[in-house]
Amino acid sequence: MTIKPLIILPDPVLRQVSKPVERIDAESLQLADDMLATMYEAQGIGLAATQVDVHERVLVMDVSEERNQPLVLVNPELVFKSDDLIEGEEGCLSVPDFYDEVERPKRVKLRYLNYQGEQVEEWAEGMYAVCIQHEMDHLQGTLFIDH
Ligand code: GNR
Ligand code: NI
Repeated sequence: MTIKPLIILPDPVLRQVSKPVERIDAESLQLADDMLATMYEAQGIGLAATQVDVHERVLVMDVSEERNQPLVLVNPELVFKSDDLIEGEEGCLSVPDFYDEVERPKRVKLRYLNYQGEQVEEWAEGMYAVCIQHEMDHLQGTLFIDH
């Protein structure tokens, strides 16, 4: 596992739109492992491939208190967003020392491929829902400060 340098604002690389992963191979798994190591090192709860200058639809997250529940999400899609919104304070590893309130759908349903390449469909709420939306924005070149 390799800790990768994080891309920081105002690097225009953060504005690139990522492409879907065509198949999960050894290289994708290596990327996911490196992203997890980078996320844990930086003490983040999530990381998008964009933030390590890879423009493929790969996210990693761990929203657990104990930091022992790594998640890998490949080609994530939001298939439902609730009408009710929730406001929470966000930060971003690519926007150091800046925090602000962002309003987002409170509950979302997502579909993605996991580390094993299986399709998963699940509901998210709370910090998990906030984080997935924040990370999926990165894949479109959007930052929380844009909201
Ligand atoms: O570590 C992170 N914390 C966080 C807090 C509130 C809302 C979103 C986040 S994601 C952020 C890590 C990061 O920048 N991921 O892209
Ligand atoms: Ni971020």
